[in-house]
Amino acid sequence: MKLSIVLSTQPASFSALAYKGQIAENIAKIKNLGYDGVELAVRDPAALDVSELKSILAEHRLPVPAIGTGQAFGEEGLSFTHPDAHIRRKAIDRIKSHMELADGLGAVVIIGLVRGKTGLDTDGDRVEQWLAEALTECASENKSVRLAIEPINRYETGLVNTVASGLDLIDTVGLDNIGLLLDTFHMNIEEPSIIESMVAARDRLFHFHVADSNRWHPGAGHIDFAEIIHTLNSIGYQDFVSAEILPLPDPDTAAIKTVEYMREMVT
Ligand code: LER
Ligand code: MN
Repeated sequence: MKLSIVLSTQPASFSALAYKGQIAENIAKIKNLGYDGVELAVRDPAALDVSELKSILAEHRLPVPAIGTGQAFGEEGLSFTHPDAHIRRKAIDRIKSHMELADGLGAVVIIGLVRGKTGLDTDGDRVEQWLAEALTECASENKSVRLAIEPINRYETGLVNTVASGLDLIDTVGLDNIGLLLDTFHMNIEEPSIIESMVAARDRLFHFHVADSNRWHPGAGHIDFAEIIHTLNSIGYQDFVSAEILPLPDPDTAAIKTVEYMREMVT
């Protein structure tokens, strides 16, 4: 199993991040803790020194399986379904810039909260149309970059809470470079059966997040990770499993416990 952990390239208000900022130090630390890769949460690629980032990654031989984009919504309010067309346009352009960064790193681009939340527009059909159109435009821009829609629990958004609704959206868009990111924390809240939903997503599973039921590191709650790892193996998932966890009791302990627990599961 290839294990990664999320590093936010900038300070961010999103809480389920073990590491934020201090890119060089944190990448070195993540490598030393035994991770095989680092997932990057990036608000705006324009604010990054990409060549410096690439040289730090190369120095530590750490691949980037995925780029998170949720801070474009969380910090700036950009979303694919905002009632203001100008903001929708900025969100689409921002994701295209994430795709450019991802192309150079061989990473998947995560479509999380940048899809927006319901409630801003009363016309649900219009929201769904905006979402499908934005995804179509982004995915058509560069077919070699994969976009992973993440079903997210109902307390964060009303749009695409379940694997079934994510698969429906993928069908609507109908492009091969759109798939799913499954996150054990969200699945534990929304899926009737985590295992059956993973199996249903098997042909479209582009990325995978782990956190326990309380969003602490795996092993700190009641999710059955042995069963989850067994299912990932049985559906032939060979990409990264990435820790998106609260920095509790502190960032290093959370990261160390994740490695220990997840490695133990596969031995
Ligand atoms: C992002 O990967 C995620 O899981 C969401 O909870 C972000 O709000
Ligand atoms: Mn997630």
